[in-house]
Amino acid sequence: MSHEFILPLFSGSRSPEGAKIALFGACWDGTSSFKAGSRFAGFAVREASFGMEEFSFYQQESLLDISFTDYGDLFLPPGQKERVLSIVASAVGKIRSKGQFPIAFGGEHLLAYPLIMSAHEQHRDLAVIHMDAHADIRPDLWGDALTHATFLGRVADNIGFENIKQFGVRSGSREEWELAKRFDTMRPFTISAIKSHIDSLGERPIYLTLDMDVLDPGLYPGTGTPEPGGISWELLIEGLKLLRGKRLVGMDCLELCPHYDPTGVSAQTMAKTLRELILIADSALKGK
Ligand SMILES: [Mn+2]
Repeated sequence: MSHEFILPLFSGSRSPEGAKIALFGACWDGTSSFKAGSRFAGFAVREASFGMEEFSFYQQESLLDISFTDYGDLFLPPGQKERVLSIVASAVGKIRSKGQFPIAFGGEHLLAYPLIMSAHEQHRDLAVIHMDAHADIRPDLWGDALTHATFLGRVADNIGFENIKQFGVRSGSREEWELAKRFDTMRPFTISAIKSHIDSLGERPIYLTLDMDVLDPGLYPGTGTPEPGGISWELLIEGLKLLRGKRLVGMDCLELCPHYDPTGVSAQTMAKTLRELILIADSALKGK
C-alpha cells in the first residue's frame, strides 16, 4: 500500500467490483424517536478508521488480507421515508446481485427493515439475530407502524417471530414485553444463550442486525436512545465471534449519533466493531 497519501481504512479505495464484502453507509435518522443525528454516522466512522489498526487481536487476522470495499454512504434525503427505504432496498439488492456480502452501517435501525427483507428475498428460510437494548417490535409508535422502534415487528410480519431471536434487550413497552414472551424471542446476551441459539440454527442462513446501543451507554454514549445496563465491549466481541464460520448472509451495525459523544469513542467503537464484522463475514464466506 502506498504511504504517500493517507486514507481512512474504510475509504472505498480498494477496488469495489472485485471485493467479496461490501461495506456501505446507510445514514438517516428520520424516525428517530428521541435524539436524532445518526445521519452523520458515516463520516464519523470513516474518520475514526484513520486511527484504527487493521489487525484484530480478537480474531488474529488483518483487514489487509480481506477482500472488502466501502462504497461510501448512500444518498438518503432527510424526510422522505418511503423513498429512503426503497433506495436502501435497491442498493443492497444490487450488492447482492454482484455476489457481494453486504455490511451496512451507520444510521437508525429502521434501515434494517429493507436490508433484512432483501436477505429474505434470496434466502426464504432466513433466521434473524437481533442484538439491541430495545425490543423494536411495537405494533406502532405514535401511529406509525414503520419506525426505528417498530421495524422488527414488521420483519416479523413477513418472516414470523419464530425466526427471530433477540439478545441484550432491556427496554420496551408492556405490549412488546408480552409479544416477546408469547413468541419467546428474547434471550440474555450471554455466550451460552447465543451459542445454543446459533447451534440450533444448523445450516440455516443467518442475518445479524446489531444496534450498537446494546453496549452500555457508559462505553457507547453516542447513540439516540441510550439505555443503562448494557453489555461490555469484550462480551459483544465474544458474542459476535460465535458467528465465525456460520452461514451468515448479511449484517448491519447501526445507531451511531456521533455528536452526542464529543470524545469520539463511540465512533471508534463502531469502526472497530465493523473491523470485527468484516473478519467474521470473511470467515463465514470461507465456512470456517
Ligand atoms: Mn436500540
